Amino acid sequence: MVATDNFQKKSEETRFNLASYLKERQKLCDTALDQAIPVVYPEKIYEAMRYSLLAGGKRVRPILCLATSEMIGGTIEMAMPTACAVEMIHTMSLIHDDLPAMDNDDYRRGKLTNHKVYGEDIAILAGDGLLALAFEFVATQTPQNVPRERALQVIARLGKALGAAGLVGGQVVDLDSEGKSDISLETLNFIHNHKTAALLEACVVCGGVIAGASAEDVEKLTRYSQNIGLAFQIIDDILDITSTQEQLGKTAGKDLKAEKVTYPSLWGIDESRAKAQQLVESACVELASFGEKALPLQAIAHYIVSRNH
Ligand code: GRG
Repeated sequence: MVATDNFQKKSEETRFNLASYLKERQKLCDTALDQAIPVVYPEKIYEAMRYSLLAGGKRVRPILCLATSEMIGGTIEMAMPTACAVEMIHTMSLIHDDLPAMDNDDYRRGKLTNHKVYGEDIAILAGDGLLALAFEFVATQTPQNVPRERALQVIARLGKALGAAGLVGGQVVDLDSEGKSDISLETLNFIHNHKTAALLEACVVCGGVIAGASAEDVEKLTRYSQNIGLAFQIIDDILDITSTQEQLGKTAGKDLKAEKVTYPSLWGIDESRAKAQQLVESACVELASFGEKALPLQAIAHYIVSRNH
């Protein structure tokens, strides 16, 4: 934790207050997401989409997207449609992940899961509706002063991060691994690089692309986000063991109960935490050339390992 403490000191010196930064950005994202989906006929589907989207997640993904746009010299306004899109995609993946055919969970974000409230049929369609809207949103809502080529690149990158080469592929290998105790570290890394890190990478890189990041910047952003992506999952695995259902807003202790191979089951909790910390340090080094402009992204990386939910 020494490196995190040092970072805290640096933030205090530069008067960067992560807690108020996150609170302000969460509010901006919540407002934009609320406005993105008006309820019209057939009301049921819009209500189901809004139910999960506005259920109060941490908004880490859209905040990463906005922070990257600003670090590269863009604005919040330019990146907000992409930020909303990544949260729509993330939420749809949670709705589908919670379905009885997948993880079969009753609680998410402190509330009953979508299918528990609306039924499986509507929950599947709510996920589909969010997924489709995400792409439409980037294409139609990205401000006209952003070159169309950038929006097109975002759409292509998001599609790749979600499909069989990303989230979907990771989920398939995760489902295949269920009930197996001999999962290798290589397979575990494959699952989480695809299921979790690919979308986090897309959030960061797409925020940069919208702001006109150079090829060299995109490489740095890619390495930063791959590192925080894996760190995010390691901490997620640890929290499943150490946190309560109230803290997590979802069922705790599921991995242990299912005897699932996780980072803490392979390395133990302390070593897992140390590896996550190392990944965050490596991530922050990638942004050194951006100087103080990188503070928000570096602070978010540290938050990822110090969070308790
Ligand atoms: C994307 C087309 C498409 C299909 C989805 C179901 C599925 C395929 C993939 C599963 C992806 C998944 C649920 C990964 C887990 C990622 C993760 C660590 C989620 C927790 O994120 P937090 O802690 O949650 O940011 P909040 O609620 O705060 O947003």
